[in-house]
Amino acid sequence: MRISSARVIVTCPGRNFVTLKIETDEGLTGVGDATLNGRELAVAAYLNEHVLPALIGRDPARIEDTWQYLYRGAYWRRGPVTMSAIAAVDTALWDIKGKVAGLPVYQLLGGRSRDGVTVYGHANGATVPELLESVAGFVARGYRAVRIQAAVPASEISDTYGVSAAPIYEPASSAIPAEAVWSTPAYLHHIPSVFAAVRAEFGPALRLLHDVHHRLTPIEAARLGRALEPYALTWLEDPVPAELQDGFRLIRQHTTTPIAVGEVFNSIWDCEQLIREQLIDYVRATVVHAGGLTHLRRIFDLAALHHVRTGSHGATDLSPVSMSAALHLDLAIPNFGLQEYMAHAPETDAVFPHGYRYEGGYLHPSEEPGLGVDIDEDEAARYPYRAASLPVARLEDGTMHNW
Ligand code: EZ4
Ligand code: CO
Repeated sequence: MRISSARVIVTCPGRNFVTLKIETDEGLTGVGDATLNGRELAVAAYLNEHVLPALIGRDPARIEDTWQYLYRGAYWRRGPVTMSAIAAVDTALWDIKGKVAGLPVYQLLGGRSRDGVTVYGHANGATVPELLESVAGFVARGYRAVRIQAAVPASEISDTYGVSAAPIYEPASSAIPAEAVWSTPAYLHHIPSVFAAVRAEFGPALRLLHDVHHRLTPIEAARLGRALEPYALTWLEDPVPAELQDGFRLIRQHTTTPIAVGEVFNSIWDCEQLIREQLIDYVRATVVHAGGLTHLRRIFDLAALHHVRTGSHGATDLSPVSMSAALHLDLAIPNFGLQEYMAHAPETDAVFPHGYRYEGGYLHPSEEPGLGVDIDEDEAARYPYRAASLPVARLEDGTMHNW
């Protein structure tokens, strides 16, 4: 069997997605997600200009060899653009391999290690009562784990990360980034009282998470982790930017609040020290941004050796193709932790017909051969690309900060 064609489909059903579709001379097809939020066309061009011409005529069964060919062959290794492009090819080839075998991809990865994939949802509120109502909605729908984000009621903060009035949270909006104002002292003062209110209302069993979105320094994160210890978080996410992996050692010295990080990681080298030194508890790398199932499996296997569990990123800027692929891996690996899950907009679901389903706090991957997801190209064509950037954040004095 040979790869006979491959094309990149850019579509905006509520938000932008970049999808690779590979076809073989025997009529099988595979899909891979290549969406890099706010930088979509860079990955589309990388695939179109530099990857697809070399794919035609290759044997689709040679997944590892193709991965190595694209990674080593670029000479310029790693980086989110390169690794998202490699991920799209890798994911599509796993989809094809599943169809050739007549098996869902999780069977090719070793079969089930559990009955379902435990997911967490995003609760948020402009006020604590609104937040409690949002959490109650998730509990009523069977969720066992909920991420808690609440607006900070302080004049120093114009826009708190993760809080939105719209039914579907969508941070990428205007073509030129929107600007938010941020104050760490106001945030640190407010958040422990939010968790106190949630625990008081929902008791000890509900698993609670919180995303700092890279806005603290290690010592500030250590203080927050310590302040949140009475509320027994499942994880505190992205407490600090992770370029300096040593920074996490300082957090670790001061708090037993578990730490999750990795949604912006694209390679095992971004987390090698974090995992080897047991500086984190959950690694959040994803299929689409970390080189596909082939490379993500490698990261998760390294994590398993060091008591680190998985918590893959699953926000709405990862398409249903990514979510499908993630669920197959989540089901198969021994050290699965939690899977993030935000429901997509109805128009996104219509563009990406998929067989995974939510039931009582779990997601279940499709039992169809392959990944169990496709792209409806006629439907996709109805939604042309719209430039949309993620916001930026500044401190009160105008200094650029981390959004
Ligand atoms: O801001 O996916 O945990 N989830 C997150 C996300 C990220 C977006 C960035 O594209 O932090 O909401
Ligand atoms: Co996050």
